[in-house]
Amino acid sequence: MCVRESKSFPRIWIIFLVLGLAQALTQADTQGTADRQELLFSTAEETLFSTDKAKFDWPWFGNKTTKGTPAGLILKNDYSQMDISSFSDFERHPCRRVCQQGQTQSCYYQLVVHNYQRLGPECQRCQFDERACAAEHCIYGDGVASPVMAVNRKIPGPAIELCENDTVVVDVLNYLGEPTTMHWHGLNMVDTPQMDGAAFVTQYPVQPGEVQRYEFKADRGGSLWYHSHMGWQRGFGVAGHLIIRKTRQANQHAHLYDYDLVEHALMVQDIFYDHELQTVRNILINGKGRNHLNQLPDNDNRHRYERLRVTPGYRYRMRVLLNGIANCPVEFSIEQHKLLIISTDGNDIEPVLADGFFLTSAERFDFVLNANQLSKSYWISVRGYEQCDGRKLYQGAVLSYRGATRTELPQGNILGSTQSRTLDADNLLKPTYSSQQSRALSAAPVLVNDYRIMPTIAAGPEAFLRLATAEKDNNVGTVALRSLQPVPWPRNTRFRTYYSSFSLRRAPNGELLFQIDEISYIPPDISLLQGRNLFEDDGYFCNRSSLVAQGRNCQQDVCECLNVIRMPAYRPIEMVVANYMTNTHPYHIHGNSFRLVGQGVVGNIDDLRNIQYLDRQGRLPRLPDHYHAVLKDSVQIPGLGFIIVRFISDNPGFWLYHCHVEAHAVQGMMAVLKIGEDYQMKQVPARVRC
Ligand SMILES: [Cu+2]
Repeated sequence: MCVRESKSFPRIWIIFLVLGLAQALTQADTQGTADRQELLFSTAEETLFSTDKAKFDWPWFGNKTTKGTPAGLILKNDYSQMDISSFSDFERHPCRRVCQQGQTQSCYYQLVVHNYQRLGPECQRCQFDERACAAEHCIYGDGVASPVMAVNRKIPGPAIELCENDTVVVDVLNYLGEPTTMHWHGLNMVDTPQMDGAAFVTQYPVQPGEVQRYEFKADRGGSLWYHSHMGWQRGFGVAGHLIIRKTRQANQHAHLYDYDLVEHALMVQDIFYDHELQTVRNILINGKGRNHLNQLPDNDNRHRYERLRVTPGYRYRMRVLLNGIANCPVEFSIEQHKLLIISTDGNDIEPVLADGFFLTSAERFDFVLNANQLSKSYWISVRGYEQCDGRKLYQGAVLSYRGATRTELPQGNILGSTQSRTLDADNLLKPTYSSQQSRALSAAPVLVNDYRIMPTIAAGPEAFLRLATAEKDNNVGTVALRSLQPVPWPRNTRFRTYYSSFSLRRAPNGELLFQIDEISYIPPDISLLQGRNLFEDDGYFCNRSSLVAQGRNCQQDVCECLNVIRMPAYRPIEMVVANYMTNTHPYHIHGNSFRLVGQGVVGNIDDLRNIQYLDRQGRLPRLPDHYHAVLKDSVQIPGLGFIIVRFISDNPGFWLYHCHVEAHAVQGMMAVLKIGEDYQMKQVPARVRC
């Protein structure tokens, strides 16, 4: 498929060619490949393997997701000279509109992915004048200079705003010195599986100096996002909001708010300095935030915070997503405000009035904020846990009421009131609840999706279901959220159950192996969807069953291969996924949203046979069918715990299944679901690139 002409395309294409050619001529690749390095991320892992601190070379072509790609060009870094007239933040894009029935559009975008600088030369005025930051394309970050990767000179990349059923055409121009792809997280790509953006699964990577056109239908509403699916790129900034709105008639929550503004969409992200990928240094909100290295108080006006403006008396829909790279779940709240939570992962839920919510990587929550407090500024606070807890990382943004001074910062500390309540919650130990702890819980504020407090099977199935459902006034676990839509299968449907595991182990050579089903993923050389007729599955794939059949014992051997789990198409599928580690992992599958019907803590697990045994004994309870189990695309698997998800496999294809902590995914915590047979999959162009 080749690039279709569009009005604005030829000009940028010429610039692009000239730039690429000049760079190719003048700068040869100077970066070698790095051997696979070890990553030491969660506190648990640090305890286990505290002696090996590795520093990454960059670009890091030794990692698994870029296997088979050529060494990168080093592209020009001086983007202050770049012609940005074709770049856009899409503020005046014709597809940004009030959605009306029967008025779908075709929407064209250009996303230029390029190297950039945090606190680069564009930031001179921003350091003295908050209002200059956006206008000058300054990526201020936390005021610490560092190389980053941006989209159209922005981090987060420009938000794409559409209406449901619009046709989307996006040209991704790769100005990086390494291959890239773009994933449209939350869209299942039913008609266009080749547009999913999974390297060597649904497409070949877009090489430096290439452009790829992504074309698909925005066939669902919600808070979605786009992000690079290569290596660490989204950690360096290649990510943005993809907001698909519904018509008022189709939006069941329309009556709950007055405004739904893109400036109220927040991307929370953990960041590194330079290329030291083993240490999380800060959390930013929309690319900004306080610097933890200096000793300035939170409300010193030399910090740069994201500022959300509201007018008293109105209700605002706000959207938050966590573009998490490390194992750094966050707690989100707003000083002196309740949050009416109405959607998760772009799927509407029965509203829950809460004091705050937790996010693990890739999760999203939408909430309504009622601007009913005094006209001043309030802290929006984010507190990091797990790997972000060691450095006590937190961040703020400012909720600024009309009437407050334009640059006023709130009084007090960012964490302020949240500190006392999170300390309370810290005392709630997994995996069992004493009656005393239950009382503490009942006095606690309402927190949604708190990964630390999970139903535990030690308390029995009845207690599990009680915690999952009835006792949701204080601690609303993910599994307790209720979709607005009933589950799409009849009562008493028989599901085909797949057991799977997330684990970490050390190979005899000292290498750390992040694994799914005790297999570290090795990506293929042939893109699976495009090249499916070129190989015999049995010779090319591995999986838990095939390795057992070969007499391999992956608890002893090192199993590294192309892990493809086969599932029949058009069947009710259930996955029970166990986490052998003490830290959480965000589970994500492409091509399918799922209902979360079970989630809890088991205690020590290191063998799927134990999970299967517990399940046979009825100790892994599922929500009943009459419960409208929440629909999600990313969900946390608790430490030493499990999730149970269900979906109808009505989207045949090759779909990635992986942990959404980038550090884990690039180290092998990935697999592929092959849903259906080759003949059931959509015909796609043999090679989708120009
Ligand atoms: Cu993980």
